[in-house]
Amino acid sequence: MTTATVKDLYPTRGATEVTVPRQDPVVWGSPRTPGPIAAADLQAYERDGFLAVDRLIGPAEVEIYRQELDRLVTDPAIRFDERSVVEPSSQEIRSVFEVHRISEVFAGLVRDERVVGRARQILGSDVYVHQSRINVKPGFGASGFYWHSDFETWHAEDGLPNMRTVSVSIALTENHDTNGGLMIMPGSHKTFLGCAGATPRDNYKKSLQMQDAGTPSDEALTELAGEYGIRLFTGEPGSATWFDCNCMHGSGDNITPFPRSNVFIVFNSVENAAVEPFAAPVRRPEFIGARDFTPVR
Ligand SMILES: O=C(O)CCC(=O)C(=O)O
Ligand SMILES: [Fe+2]
Repeated sequence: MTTATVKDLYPTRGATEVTVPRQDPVVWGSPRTPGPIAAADLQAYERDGFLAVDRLIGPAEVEIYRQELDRLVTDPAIRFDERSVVEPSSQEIRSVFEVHRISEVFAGLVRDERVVGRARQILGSDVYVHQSRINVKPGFGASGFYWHSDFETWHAEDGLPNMRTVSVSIALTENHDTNGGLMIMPGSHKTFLGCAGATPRDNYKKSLQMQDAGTPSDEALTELAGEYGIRLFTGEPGSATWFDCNCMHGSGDNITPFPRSNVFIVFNSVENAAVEPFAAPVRRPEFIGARDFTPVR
């Protein structure tokens, strides 16, 4: 089996919470690799673990993506698709996974050089999509995402061996400072926090609505926030936040009337393809953790 040959650099879901220094580079490409990210921005990304890009997508194009999101969340077939997650309280759609497979419009966004070109530049190789999703966050009570490192889950439950993965969150509605925008602890990506507690079978079904396994302790979060602070990302539709897979991040509830809808695309290096889960009894479904490693062209 593949797992036997892949060393577990980041132990997690054991008896106690543990911290391990990051064992991997943040920027895998050489500083001279050409690409859309300026050298100074790439350096800042290495240091902070994120890069905000205003107007990655212009207003007319954003409108196309926003309409596609509206179409998806109002399509009854999508609501009953296993790739949709609904809010437990309101039964409204919270997330739709694998939007780049469900929708030709979002497939085009993934292939867009402004998007995939930046991912290749950061990861220093060809990339494939490990996960894509829209997070809808409608107004009047959509719940937030508790603090987590995505890599902790992708390592434990999907079998990604190394930290060679980057996410982009593109705003499709305005992200105000009040409607549940993304928060990141800058610099937190340089430390891996292994969480306490074994992964239950089918953990993903619950964790997509509310996290449990893979949740950092209050003590660890207090320490990280004290050391790194917390940055909130705001921006008009079309603005993007690139963030490293090991950033400590989350977002609050949205009790405003203004929806905060974003599309998330997770690019993984083809040289870091998923093996067996490092700390879970079974693999998650492929619409959450891809097993098709075909590079985006
Ligand atoms: O949509 C958000 O505010 C955060 C989402 C997130 O962290 C995730 O989907 O992993
Ligand atoms: Fe996340």
